[in-house]
Parts: sequence; structure tokens; C-alpha cells
Amino acid sequence: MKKTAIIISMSVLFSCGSNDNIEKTTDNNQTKIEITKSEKKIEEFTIRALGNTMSEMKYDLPNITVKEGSKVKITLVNESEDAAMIHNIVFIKYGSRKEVAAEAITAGVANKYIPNNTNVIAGSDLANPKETIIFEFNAPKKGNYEFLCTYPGHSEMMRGYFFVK
Ligand SMILES: [Cu+2]
Repeated sequence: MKKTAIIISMSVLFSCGSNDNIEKTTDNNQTKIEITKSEKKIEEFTIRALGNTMSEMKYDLPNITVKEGSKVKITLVNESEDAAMIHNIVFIKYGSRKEVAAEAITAGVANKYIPNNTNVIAGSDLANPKETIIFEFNAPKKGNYEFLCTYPGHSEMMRGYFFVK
């Protein structure tokens, strides 16, 4: 993590070094380095929910890998047209998929099918057909995780792996 921040700062210095206006370069450096220090690196992913039936539905990304300490920004695009194809995306600890999926049914639509379970890292709002949902969360510590759609009946088909390196 520390190493990454240093590399980013260095590249900012080099990119500004080519600027002819020295005063402006100095200002830019100060501003940009402050941003590097105060903001986490954002890792962005667009994931599409495809299919119009329970047997077709799937995410178009089988796995997502991010760096520890980053902020993860997920854009969930629900491309389905069928009214029953309502989806979310929930990030969980590895191995807890069945447990989380079962508790999601009890949690119900009022809780966006996200159970109050310590294995849940973060979860999105529900995306209706043709809707796009954007959500962000802080990457958990290094390790292996999973993601799934917790809408009832979807977790076997709509799932993938989430790696924090
Ligand atoms: Cu779903």
C-alpha cells in the first residue's frame, strides 16, 4: 500500500516535470500530491447482469480483483428486460454464500435482500430491469471473497469471486 502511494506520487512529479511553466508546475505538484495522500485509489468495475430467465441469468464478470486499501466502485447494469429479473450485487466472505443467500430471503425486500450477517462486506441497492446502480465500498483486508446476487433464487447462477491483493 505504501509502495503504491509512492509510485503514484512519483508519476505525478514526472508528468508535471514536462510542463514548461515552472510556477504552474510547482502548484500542480502540491495540489496533486495532496490529493494522492488524502484520497484512496478508486478501482472501478462495470458488471452487467445478463439474461431474461432463471436459467440464463448471470453476471458478465466471473471475478474481480482489487488492491487492499482501495475504494471499490461498482456499476451494476441490469440488462434484463423481464420483470422478474431484479438483481443486486453483494460482497461476502469466502465460503458464506449459501448462508448469506438463505438469510437474504428472511431479510426481504425491505432490506434489499441483504441480511444482517457478519460475512457481508457490502451490498448494492436492487436494480430493476434496465436500471443501473452505482455503489462504492472500501476494500476489505487481503484475502479471498465472493460476490452474489441475493435476490431469492439467484445466488446459484449469479455469483463470482472477489480477490483483495
Ligand atoms: Cu439476481
